[in-house]
Amino acid sequence: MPIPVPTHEPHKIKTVRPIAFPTLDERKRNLAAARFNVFELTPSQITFDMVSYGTGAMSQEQLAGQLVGDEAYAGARNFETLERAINRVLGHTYVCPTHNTLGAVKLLVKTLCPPGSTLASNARGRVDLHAPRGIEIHDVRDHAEAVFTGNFDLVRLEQVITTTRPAFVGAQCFADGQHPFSLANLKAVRALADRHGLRLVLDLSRVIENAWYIQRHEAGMADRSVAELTKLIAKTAHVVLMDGAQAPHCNTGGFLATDNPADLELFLNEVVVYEGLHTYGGMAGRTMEVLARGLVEMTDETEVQWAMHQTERFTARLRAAGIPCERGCDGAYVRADSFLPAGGGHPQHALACALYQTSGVRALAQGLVGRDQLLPLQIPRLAMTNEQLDQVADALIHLFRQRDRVSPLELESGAAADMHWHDQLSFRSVFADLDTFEFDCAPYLIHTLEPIARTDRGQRERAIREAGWNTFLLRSADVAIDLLTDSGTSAMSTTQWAAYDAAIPTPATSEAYHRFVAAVRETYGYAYALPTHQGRAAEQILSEVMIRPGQIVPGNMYFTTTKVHQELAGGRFVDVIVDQAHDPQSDYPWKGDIDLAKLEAVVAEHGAAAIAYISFEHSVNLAGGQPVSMDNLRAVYAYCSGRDIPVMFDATRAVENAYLIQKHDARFHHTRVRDILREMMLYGDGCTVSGKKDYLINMGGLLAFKDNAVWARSAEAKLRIYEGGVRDGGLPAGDLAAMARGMEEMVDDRYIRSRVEQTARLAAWLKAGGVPVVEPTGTHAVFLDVKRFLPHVDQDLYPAQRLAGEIYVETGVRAMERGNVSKGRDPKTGENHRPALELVRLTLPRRVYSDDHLRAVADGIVRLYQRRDSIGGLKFVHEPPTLRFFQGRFELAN
Ligand code: P70
Repeated sequence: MPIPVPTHEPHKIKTVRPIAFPTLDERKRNLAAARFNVFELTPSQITFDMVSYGTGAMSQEQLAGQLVGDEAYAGARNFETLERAINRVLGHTYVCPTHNTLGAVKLLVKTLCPPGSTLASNARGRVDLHAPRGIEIHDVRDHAEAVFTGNFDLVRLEQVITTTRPAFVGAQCFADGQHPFSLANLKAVRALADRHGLRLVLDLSRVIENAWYIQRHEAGMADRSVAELTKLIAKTAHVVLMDGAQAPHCNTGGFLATDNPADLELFLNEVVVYEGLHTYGGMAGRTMEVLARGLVEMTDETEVQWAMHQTERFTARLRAAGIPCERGCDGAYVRADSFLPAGGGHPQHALACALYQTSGVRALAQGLVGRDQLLPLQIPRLAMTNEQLDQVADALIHLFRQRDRVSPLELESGAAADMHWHDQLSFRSVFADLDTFEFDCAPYLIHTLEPIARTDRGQRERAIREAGWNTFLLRSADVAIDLLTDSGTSAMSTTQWAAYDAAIPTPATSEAYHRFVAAVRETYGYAYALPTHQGRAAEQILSEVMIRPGQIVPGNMYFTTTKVHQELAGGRFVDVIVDQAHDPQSDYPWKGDIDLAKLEAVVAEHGAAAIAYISFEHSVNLAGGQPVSMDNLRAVYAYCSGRDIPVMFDATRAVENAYLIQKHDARFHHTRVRDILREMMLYGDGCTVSGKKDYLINMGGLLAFKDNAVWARSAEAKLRIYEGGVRDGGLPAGDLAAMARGMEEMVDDRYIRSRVEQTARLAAWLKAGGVPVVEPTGTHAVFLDVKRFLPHVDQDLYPAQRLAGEIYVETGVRAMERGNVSKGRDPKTGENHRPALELVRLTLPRRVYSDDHLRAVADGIVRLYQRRDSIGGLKFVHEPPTLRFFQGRFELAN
C-alpha cells in the first residue's frame, strides 16, 4: 500500500521569526571577523541556518507547555507528564531525565563503562564523545548493505563481542544522520546481545526518520504507522536515550529510559552527581513539558510524511544539478572535497565560507576534524517552506557552477596541532570574485505552528448543511485552509510577541502607547493618533466627528462597515470610483482610482459645503483589492484642498497599495515602500485603519489626523465614551506594542513583496486551470468571477454563496461570498440589488500559509470548475434584515 505524500503542510504558521538578509559587504565583513569559520557567525548575520539541532519549529501546544513549567525542585508535575509521554510513545517504563543527550551519554559511561572499556556501534559520531574518554569504539556497521546502510554487520559484531567484550552494544537510529537500520537487523542485534548477556543501548534521537525509512523500504512494513514502528524500535532495546533537540522539536532536553528497574537504579545514583535531581535531570520544568508534548506529537503520521517529503525534495533538487551529496535524514550531506575540484586542506570550511559569501546561507561542519569531508545542509525541522528550501538549493547550485573560483583557506598560523574540533579552526583567505545569489522569498522562518483540521468529504457535506450553506457559520475546527478573511488572522512575529509580553498594563498612559503614537507619526506623518479596538470603531468616531446630517460622502466604492457608520451619522454615501472598477474583466491597473469627473459632478450638484469629506480607500476591498494610483491621490487632494473638502483615507490596506505603486509605476521602482506610503498619506487629512490587516496583529485599529487639533479633540471625547481610555482605545498595552512593532514590519520591502506576490501566484494557478478571476489580481485576495464561473445560475439563486459552499465541500477551504447576498436588498423595492460584481473572495492571511497550501487550493477549485455544470443555486431559509451575509441560512434551490 503506497503511503500518500501530503500535498501541503498539515499545519499553518502560527508565529514567525524574522530573518536577516545581510548584504555582500556585510557578509564579507562577518566572515573576516569570524576568521573564516562560519561557526562564529551569529543568527542575526545569517539568512538561512541549515542546521537541524534545536532549531525546529515548535507546535503551539509545545509553546503553551513552555508556560506551564511548575519549576519545582523535586517531584515536578512536568516530570510526571514527561514520564507518561515516554511510557505511551516509546513503551519504556522507567525514566531518568538528563539535560540533553550528552547528559545521557555521561550517565551511561559512568554506570556501564568501567575504565578501559570498548563499545560496538553502528555510528561514527559517537567517536567524538568517547575517544576523549579513552573508550574505543568498534565500527560494526555493515558497509556492504545498500538500502539499510545503518545495519549491523552481525558477523563482525559477534567477533567484536567475543574478542573485546564491549561494555554494551550501542545503536543509533539513522546513524550519523545518514544510515538507517532495518527493524529485522535491530532485532537480530538484540538477540545477539541477549545471547552474550550484553545490553543493547539505542539512541532514539532520529527514531522518526528511521521509522519512516522502515515503512518505505522494509518488506511487510508499509502498513505500519510511524507511531507503531517507533514503539517497536524503542522496545527492541534494553536502554534507550534521546535528545530533545531532535525528533521531539524541543530546544534542549534528554533522557534515558528502560524497563529494567536495576538499570534505573544505576542511573539514578549518578544523575544527582552530574545532572540534577531524578525528577528533572538538569531540565527546566518548562523544557520537560515541551519535550513531553513534542514526544507525543512527533509520530503524527502526516507531519512525518510532510517533513520527509521536504527532505527528499530538497536532496533531489541538488542531485539533479549534479551536486555530490549523500543522503541525510534531515537534509543533504554535501561531499565538500568533490564539490571543490581545486582541493585545499579544509574543503568543508572553504565550501561553507563560499556559500555564506554568495548567499548568506550557513552550513556547518561539526564534531571532530578529519572524520569525513561532508558538509551537511540540514533542514531545521518544519521551520521552512518548500519555496525557501528550493531557493537554498538554488543558492548551492549557483555556487556549484562557479566552484572553480572558490578560494582555498589557509589555516591561521599559531593554530596548534592539538586542534581537533571544527569549531576551533580559524583561517586566512582572500575573497574570491563570486556571483551572489539573491533570495526572493518570505523573509521569516516558522517559529511555531498550528495543526489544521483534517476532514473528509462526508464530514464537510454535513458541516456545510449544518452551517446553512454560509461559510461564516462554519466552525474553524472543520476548516482545513481558512481563506475567509485576512482580518486579524496574521501570524505575529516573535518580535511582536516580545513587545507584547514586555508591555506594562495600565489604564493611564503606557510606554506602549507612546511607541504606538511614534510609529504612526513615523509611518504616516500624521500628528494625532487615536487607538481603537478595531477599524469599525474608528469609522464610527470619524463619521460622528466629520459628518453633519444630510451631508454627502463621496468615495471610491463603499465598504460595508464604513457605509453603515456614514449613514448612522446622517450622511449619504455616493460612489465616485472609476467605471473600470465594476468590470471584472477590465485589466486597468488602477481600478481603485476616483473618477474626478464624477466627483466634480457631485460637488457641482450639491456645493462643496455639502460634502463632509472624501472617503478614499486604498487597495479597494470590494473592487477586488484594487489599488489607487499616486497620480490620482495627488489630483484628488489638489482638487479638494482648493475647495476645503477634507480627504479621509481608509488606509486599512495602504501598504499593499504602496507595493503595487512600486511595482507598476516606473517612477517608484526604486523607492522603498515605506517612503511611497509616506507620500500617499501626504495627500489626505486623516485616516481610519483596521489594524487587523496591514499591522500584522490580531486586534486593533487607528483613527489619525494629519494636523487638525480640533477634530482630534472631539474624536478623543468620543473615544472615552465608546472605546476605553484616550490612551488605549480599549486595547491592552500589549496589543498597542504589537501594533507599533507591526507597523515597522509591514513596510519591509521583502515582506510586502512576498505577501502580494503570493496572491498573484494563487491567481495565476487558477487562471492556468481556466478559472475566471477578477483582473488584475488584487493585493489581499483572489476574487472568483462567479458570473462567468456559474453563468447558468441566476443571481437571485445566489451563485457566489453556493460556490463558496461547494469550494468548502470539495477542498476544506473556506472562502467568502461578496455578491448579491452581501449587497442586500433595495429598501424601497425589496428586490435584491443584483450587483455587477458577483464574487467569491479567497483571502490570504498574512504569513500563515505556504505556496503548497495555495497550490492545493487552486487544484481543488480547478477540479470544481471542470464540473461546474453540476452546481446549482441556493434559496434563503433565514434572512436577517441587515448585513444578512453574516447570519443568513440557505438550502439548495431545486
Ligand atoms: C474583511 C474585513 C474589514 C474592513 C475593511 C476595510 C477596507 C474597514 C474594515 C472594518 C472584515 C469584514 C467586515 C465586514 C464584512 C466582512 C468582513 N474587513 N475597512 O474581511 O474593520 O473589521 O477592523 O472593524 O476591509 O475584509 P474592522
